[in-house]
Amino acid sequence: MQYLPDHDPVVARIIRQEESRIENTLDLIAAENHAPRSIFEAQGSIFSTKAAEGYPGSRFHAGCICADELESLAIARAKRLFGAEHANLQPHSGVSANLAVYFSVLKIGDRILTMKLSHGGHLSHGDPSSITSKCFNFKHYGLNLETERIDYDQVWELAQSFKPRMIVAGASSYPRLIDYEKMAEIARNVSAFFMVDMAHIAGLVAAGVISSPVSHADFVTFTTYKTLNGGRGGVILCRQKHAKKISKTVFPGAQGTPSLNLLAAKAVCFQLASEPEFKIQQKKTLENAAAFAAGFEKKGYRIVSGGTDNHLVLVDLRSIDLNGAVAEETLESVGIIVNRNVIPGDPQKPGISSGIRIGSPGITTRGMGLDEIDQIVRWMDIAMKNSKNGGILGQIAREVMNLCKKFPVYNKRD
Ligand code: DSN
Repeated sequence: MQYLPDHDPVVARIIRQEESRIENTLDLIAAENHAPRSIFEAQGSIFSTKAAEGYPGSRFHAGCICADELESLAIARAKRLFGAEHANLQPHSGVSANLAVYFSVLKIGDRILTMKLSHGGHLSHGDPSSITSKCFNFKHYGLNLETERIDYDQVWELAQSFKPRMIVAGASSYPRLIDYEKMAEIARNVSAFFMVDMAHIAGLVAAGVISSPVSHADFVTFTTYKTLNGGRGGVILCRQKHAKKISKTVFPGAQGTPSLNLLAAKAVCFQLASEPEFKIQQKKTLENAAAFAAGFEKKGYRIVSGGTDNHLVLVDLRSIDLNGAVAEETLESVGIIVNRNVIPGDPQKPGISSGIRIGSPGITTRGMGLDEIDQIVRWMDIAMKNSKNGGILGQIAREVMNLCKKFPVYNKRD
């Protein structure tokens, strides 16, 4: 920081403290990652203040020569990376992207079939607390509670009886792969649009280490800051036949000027994600998540669905008689950052929950592997079983800090 400490020392201090928090804790939030500095340079660039309503070659503000070149470049990279016919990179977030898709081809009150939030879905898939549920008529499919995998028979039956105009696949806490072919077939059978929200797994898809929904879906939405390891923001991919409607719904329908600085970061993110190192990184992300699942299972915990095929693991804490909220707080006190999470059929309220969600992207980006995960699982297990023992927690906190120092995120010289 060159200017901020002078102009606003208070904000400068808070930012430094956040940098220190990131360096000195282990980030196991499945929806987070550690973007490279080049992403921050693009996000904090001179593009932050340019107004550019419209799209390349058709703007409502002058002075858009560089903006047009930037957005066209980012779109071309996104289409190439994901093999998409069309890409709109202007949504400010994943929720904005989802809203834009709903409003592009549906009318207020239309029926949408999505995954239940309590079984792993997302707020913007019609949860009663989300504005999406005020605009459209949602019904939800869920998991088979024995296998804890999507119950495709139920999806089929609900599609037949509910006759949705759109079916959505995608989740924020589902550790398994989704059968896009099957979901697309169900959607086709009832003449519904098929949308996939791949926010969590976009990096794994970009690297080709898990299957891609792009050829199966009418619309694919995602955010760029999770496994994809870029900056914050939303993206819509779609078939060419939907391009015009998507463009009009995003601008002028739902947004004004795009955040060109975020578009610059998206362009960088797509470039980095097309390089061979990224594929290696994403493979390790999968291996590390599997190691977390195996490690906790070995310690006697129940893993939701018995394991993971992606970057996240859901651990059921009922066997140690601890709820997710206490586990989250205890782990934060030793420098391990996770979030409490409902498990399928959870008897607890979401604010308390019976489980925790563990993600491998952050520590994988830091360079950690199987040995470190062994160690982290051991610390988490001991900490959660001794959540009231200050001495034990203090010792683990010191060991976590030492590990963090060995694997710096940004401060490579420290
Ligand atoms: N969707 C939220 C999550 O999965 O944690 C944040 O993006």
